[in-house]
Amino acid sequence: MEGGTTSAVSWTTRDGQWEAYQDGGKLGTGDNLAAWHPIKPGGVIILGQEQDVVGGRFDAGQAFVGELSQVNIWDRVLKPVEVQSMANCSSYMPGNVISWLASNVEVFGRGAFKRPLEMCQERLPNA
Ligand SMILES: [Ca+2]
Repeated sequence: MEGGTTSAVSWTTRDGQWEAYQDGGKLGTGDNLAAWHPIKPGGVIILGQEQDVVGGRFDAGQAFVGELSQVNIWDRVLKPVEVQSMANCSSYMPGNVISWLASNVEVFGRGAFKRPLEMCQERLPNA
C-alpha cells in the first residue's frame, strides 16, 4: 500500500493487558482495559462507522474517511516478532477469527467501494 500504515492492537482478558503497534514498532502498552470481560459470540464486526445500536443507526458524519485493508483478528496475542514480520511484509498470517478476504467484505454507503489492493505483493514469496 503506497504511503500506508500498518497498525496492530493486542488485548487479553487477563488483566486487560494491551499493546499497540504502528508499522511493526510498539507504540504503547497498558493493562486493566476491560479486564476479565469475555467477548460474547454472535456479534457483528463494523469497520469505519460508529454505530448507535448493534449493527445499526449509522450516521454518515461519524464515518471513517480513508482506506482499510488486511483487517484480521486472531484469538491469541501475537508475538512482537510476528507483528513486525507482517508489517515489513516478510510474512502474512490470516486471522483465525476474522480473515480479510474480499469476498467476506460488504461495503455500504455512498462513496464506499471495494477495489483490488494487494499489500506486500512483491515481497511475499507466495502472494
Ligand atoms: Ca452515533
